[in-house]
Amino acid sequence: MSCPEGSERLYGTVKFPRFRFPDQAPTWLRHGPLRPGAFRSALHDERTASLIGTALGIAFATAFVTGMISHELQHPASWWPLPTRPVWFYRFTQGLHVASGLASIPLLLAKLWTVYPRLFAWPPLTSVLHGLERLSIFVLISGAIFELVTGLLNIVQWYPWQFYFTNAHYLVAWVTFGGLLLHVAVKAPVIVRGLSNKAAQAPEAEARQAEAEAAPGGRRGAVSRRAMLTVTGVAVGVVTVTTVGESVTSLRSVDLLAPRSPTFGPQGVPINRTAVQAQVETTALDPAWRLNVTGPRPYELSLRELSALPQYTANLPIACVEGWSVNASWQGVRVIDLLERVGAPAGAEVRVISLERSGSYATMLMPHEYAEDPLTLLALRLHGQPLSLDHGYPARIIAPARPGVLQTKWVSRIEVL
Ligand SMILES: Nc1nc2c(c(=O)[nH]1)N[C@H]1C(S)=C(S)[C@@H](COP(=O)(O)O)O[C@H]1N2
Ligand SMILES: [Mo]
Repeated sequence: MSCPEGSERLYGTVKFPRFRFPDQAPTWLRHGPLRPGAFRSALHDERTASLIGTALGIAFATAFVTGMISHELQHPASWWPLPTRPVWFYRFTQGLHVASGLASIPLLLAKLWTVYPRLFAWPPLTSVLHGLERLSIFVLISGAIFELVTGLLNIVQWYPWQFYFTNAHYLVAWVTFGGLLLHVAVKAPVIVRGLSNKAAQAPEAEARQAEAEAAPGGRRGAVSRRAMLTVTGVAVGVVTVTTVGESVTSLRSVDLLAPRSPTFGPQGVPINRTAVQAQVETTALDPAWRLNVTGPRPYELSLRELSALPQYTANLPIACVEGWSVNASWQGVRVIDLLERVGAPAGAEVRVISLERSGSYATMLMPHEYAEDPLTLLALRLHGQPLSLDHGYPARIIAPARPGVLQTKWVSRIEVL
């Protein structure tokens, strides 16, 4: 079959029109980044782009998968199994989510530096297909920047925007990941070439480097690819080591750049929202506080009555979506015991209601996997002491492998659904 001039064939029958541009940019445009041969350093070649791109792709894929896990655990679809073991499951996936996102920041900067000369490539458009490819890269880059900026600002709890972070971060993740898959598919041959041929490219790169240095205005001793990769690697290492201590507790002494220290807070556990911020300090300290449990045989219990029920200890982490986490020892009443007492049917789902009047964490749905787990407690004590007011006094939920946002504090009511 012949391919008519002026079109490009793809998928058998679809024809994409080609655009005609002169072979060279007009003279008035051939300046600065648009002059031919403006970018000759090895820092912009296929091998550098492929190496950094691969690292970035792995970091992004990790952030995507762990982000989807986080979303699923926070907004469970009924058909998806909810893991309650290992108890540190969410602590691990969310720590990894934030760490891979942070590591992506220096990697993305390095990658953009490597490929930005392509913005000035001539001709700007060769075909509709080429236009679509450039558009997909635009979507990918914008999405990646959006995800990293919103994620970073979220872990420092700064919200200079109107939209709801969780939804926006989730939706843009899909778009960005779609763009990434498309990009990898389109660039597969370039990536394979860039990652293999090390030996074949080395002399060529050296020759180009020598040529670049010899060219008029060329600089001697320009940065080598190895130096750039080393600097990028060191930047990733520094970002990781100075932040990962907020979840890897043994590294907490070096978490200089992390928003949280995992052991800084009352009873050695951080606080996200205090009782004052949640406007519960009066109701939580009121001696008339009762836990209300509704179901077939509703009842209420004072704090003293709750403390007289069989008490259990659970060593479970608080793992915040923002990436900090810490293990703690909680004591209190098993939720399953409270449910049996109210006559709840097996496999019941429950709603937990806080003294907090408004906001997303005032009520929480607890699927049966957690409600029936012997480690899920209505905790009254933390590390052997009564819960501090900020940790949810008089009673708070702690369940295995659940996001921190669902570990409801200042509980007032448990409803069997
Ligand atoms: N009622 C209520 N419970 C809440 C919150 C809240 O704002 N209100 N914050 C949640 C979040 S985001 C986290 S990470 C954990 C933190 O628990 P801690 O303050 O005891 O460490 O509590 C959760 N429980
Ligand atoms: Mo949180």
